[in-house]
Amino acid sequence: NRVKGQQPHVAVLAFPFGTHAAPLHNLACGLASAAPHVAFSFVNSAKSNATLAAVDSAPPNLKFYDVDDGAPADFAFDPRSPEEEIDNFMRVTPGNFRKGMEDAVRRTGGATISCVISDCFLWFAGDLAAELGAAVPWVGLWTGGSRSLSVHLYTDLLRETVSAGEKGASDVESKVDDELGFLPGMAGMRLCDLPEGVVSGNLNSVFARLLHRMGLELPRASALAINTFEGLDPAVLIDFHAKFKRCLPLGPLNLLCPPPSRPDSTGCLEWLDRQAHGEAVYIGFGTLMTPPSAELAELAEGLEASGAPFLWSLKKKFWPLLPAGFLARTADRGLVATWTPQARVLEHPAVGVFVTHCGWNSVLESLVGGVPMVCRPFLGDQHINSRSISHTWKIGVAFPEKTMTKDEVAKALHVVLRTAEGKKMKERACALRAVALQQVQPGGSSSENLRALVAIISTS
Ligand code: U2F
Repeated sequence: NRVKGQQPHVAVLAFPFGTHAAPLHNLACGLASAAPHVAFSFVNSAKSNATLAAVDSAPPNLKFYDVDDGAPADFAFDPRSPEEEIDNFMRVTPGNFRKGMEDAVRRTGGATISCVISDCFLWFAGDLAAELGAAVPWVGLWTGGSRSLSVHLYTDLLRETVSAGEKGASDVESKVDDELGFLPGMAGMRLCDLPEGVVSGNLNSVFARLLHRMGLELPRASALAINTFEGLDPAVLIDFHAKFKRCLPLGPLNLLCPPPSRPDSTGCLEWLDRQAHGEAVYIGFGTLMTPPSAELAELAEGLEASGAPFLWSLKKKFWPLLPAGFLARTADRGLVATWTPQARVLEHPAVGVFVTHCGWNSVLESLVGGVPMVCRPFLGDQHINSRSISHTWKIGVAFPEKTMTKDEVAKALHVVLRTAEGKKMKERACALRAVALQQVQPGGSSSENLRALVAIISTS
């Protein structure tokens, strides 16, 4: 496709919701620094581009392009139905990305696109690459863990197995504890750990269809990049190495391609400096989730009952849902902040446990900090991540009824912070941390895989 001597030009296509664009952006910055002779065009919605911390300090060969997000002029985001925003966006794909790439070619002096890197959710990116030329590779980045991707690669098999000899998806309820050991590396995972829309729930929702299609298209990709590391889920990665043309674990991306350090605007790190080592609880549920109000109150009461110091990332609009007098009563040992520099918080020696929704970025940040977790998953991949944490890696606990109650919160914190089992969880988390650190060192597998990706984009 590329005229001999012309500058290689990589289009990087983002899925602009949740914490999807951030790891792709980290990767793009890392690649652009490693390959200064290549032009990179980051194609994303304007809203998402605006939130990427390092846009201003990105390498000079990485440029940003805004695409139509499909929102009607009078659209108002409703947190109760976040999928509306995604539906609007998906309706205008892939045309908006095609247009964004044309814009990028024009503004890069006519350098044709020689490689497409996309979030795996954008399953049509393989077709976009093929339209640009038979030799244009498509590289997909899976921003979650390997088990959660496996689920989508094997959706048809899961559906067949679940419904074999049964009446259909309605039977899933009676089999929630059935294990998925017939899939590589999935022993110990249960049907109830699967995301909604795979074998239960609405199999025809926009999201369920998107993920199913992605699972079918992805093996066509020239390479799968994934934000995990060798040694974390070995059997799943062995399967991926067989299934994909190239499988390139690049995690933890936060370490391999570190974003600029986030400022401590709410004073969390200073507060942690004043706490004893390994005793503080950190609570955070990512960018999309907040527990329902009754559960927030239970969590607060559980924290109070535990007696442990705590740092809680909670948007200000939810503070009024906390129990009356909670903030005043706990002021001497608790800090509730509207935002924290979470990755740095989890590396702080004072933090002994993380109460988390198990979003993949949070899980990796906790691993990097060597911090055991208390899991309260809500949706999507979070259930399978939670099961990996509590059952496979044994570096945390999950609530028996999934939701949080005062007593279960206090009990879970006690187990992790004050028992021999909690000490073992900490040791296992630190062992995984050591593996992660080793993989991103020069010569480590994540580091070598980044070099391999640089070679793919430089020579295409
Ligand atoms: C979606 O994840 P979320 O955005 O809900 O959650 P995470 O993957 O855990 O990412 C949250 C990020 O926001 C940061 C935090 C993580 O990098 O460090 N952050 C922060 O710096 N300070 C704060 O006060 C609060 C958050 C989805 F919901 C998950 O199920 C997926 O696993 C995930 C990745 O695909 O995307």
